Amino acid sequence: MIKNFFFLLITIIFVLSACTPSLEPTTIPAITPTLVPTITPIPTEIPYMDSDLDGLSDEKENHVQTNPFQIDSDGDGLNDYDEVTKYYTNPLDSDSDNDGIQDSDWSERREYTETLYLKMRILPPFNSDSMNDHFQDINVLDENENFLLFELIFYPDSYHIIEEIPFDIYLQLSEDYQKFLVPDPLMNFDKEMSDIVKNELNLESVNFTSLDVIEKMYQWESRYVDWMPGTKDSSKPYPEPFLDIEINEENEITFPSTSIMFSSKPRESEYSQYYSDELFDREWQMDHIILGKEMFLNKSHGSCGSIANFHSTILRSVGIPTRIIQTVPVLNPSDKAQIELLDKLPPNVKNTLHSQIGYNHFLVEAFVGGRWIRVNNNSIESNVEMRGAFIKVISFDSWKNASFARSWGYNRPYKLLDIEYQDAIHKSQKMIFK
Ligand SMILES: [Ca+2]
Ligand SMILES: [Ca+2]
Ligand SMILES: [Ca+2]
Ligand SMILES: [Ca+2]
Repeated sequence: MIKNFFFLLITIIFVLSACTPSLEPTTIPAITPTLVPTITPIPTEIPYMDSDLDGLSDEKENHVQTNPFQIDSDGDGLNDYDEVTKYYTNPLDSDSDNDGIQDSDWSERREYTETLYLKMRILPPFNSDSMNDHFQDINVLDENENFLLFELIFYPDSYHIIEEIPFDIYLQLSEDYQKFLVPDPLMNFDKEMSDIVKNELNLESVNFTSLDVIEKMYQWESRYVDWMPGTKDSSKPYPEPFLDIEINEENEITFPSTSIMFSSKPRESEYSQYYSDELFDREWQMDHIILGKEMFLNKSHGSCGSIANFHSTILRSVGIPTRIIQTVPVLNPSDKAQIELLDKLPPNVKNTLHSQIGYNHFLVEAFVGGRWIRVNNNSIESNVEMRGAFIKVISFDSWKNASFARSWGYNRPYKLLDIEYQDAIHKSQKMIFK
């Protein structure tokens, strides 16, 4: 909790800000993350064997006749798991269609499932390493601190096999996961919260898998938690505050984009309805839609960035590694030139994309069964939703490592330059587990 003194101070600052256009960044005093001393893995008795840790159990590998001790049975550069669940190529044949080109070739990978090719330019924050994931592959054309230009193949039919395995089995392999388990200034859980979460979610004394914990979190949330707009006055919803936040070296939480917004005339008119006293009630926002622990205790959260932080804070507090991701739609719908690019697509694809091009989306990935699984607003989904093409542009362990305020702040810092749809050329092999 922030001390009363700071409440008073901030209130005065905000009252002053509301009287005159705020051209200075607002700053919330530092909240120092404290390491939770011991994270007790939630034990499970469920037997499971995945000898090569590739995500396919020995039992499944025996079923499809891949080598349970080798992640890439046919040596073509694509692991067995991806061939089975993402590319639908043959995991036992390095050249599934016998044309002399290996399955792992950039274009060859697209031939057994429908795909979307995109060429895009995005502004920071981005992390090109995180953009090769289970739903997309990228080819970087140009990258510097100001922008990323890339080609991307999106795989809408990719899915995850989520195994109910002890969640700490993979954590024992690497200390790299520690950073996905600790608090940060916004995911501010502590030992007290950890104990309350275990109690509220009834996690004591029984063996649960990570999936069980996530399911229990959803159930608890649906019963007790209120969705809040960004202000106390629900008639004045405020846009996603997580696009405003920066965290400095001293762990102070700042909102620099208020000054950026006010300096931009078009933006000012577009969002002027939100410029009210409530806009600056950061104290209320911190307690109800921004800080993870306070949201948990007050049983409230806001829109997607808030929900992502809420879920991430809860899951980390009981020892499940999480990271936050930001996805963007395939195009900026306010740019006519980008909209017109969709005319190149088959009508059904165009309509699907049209239904979700209006928004970007924050969500959480939890490390479950050796995989980063997307934990969306209210369900575990292999993809984001609606089979839509939500493009992951960054994943991060701490909000300190992803500042959206400078280039986002109510802009749409992504631009579609080209798009092309391709249906599967060969008969799909996706019958294996689906
Ligand atoms: Ca395996
Ligand atoms: Ca392979
Ligand atoms: Ca193959
Ligand atoms: Ca081939």
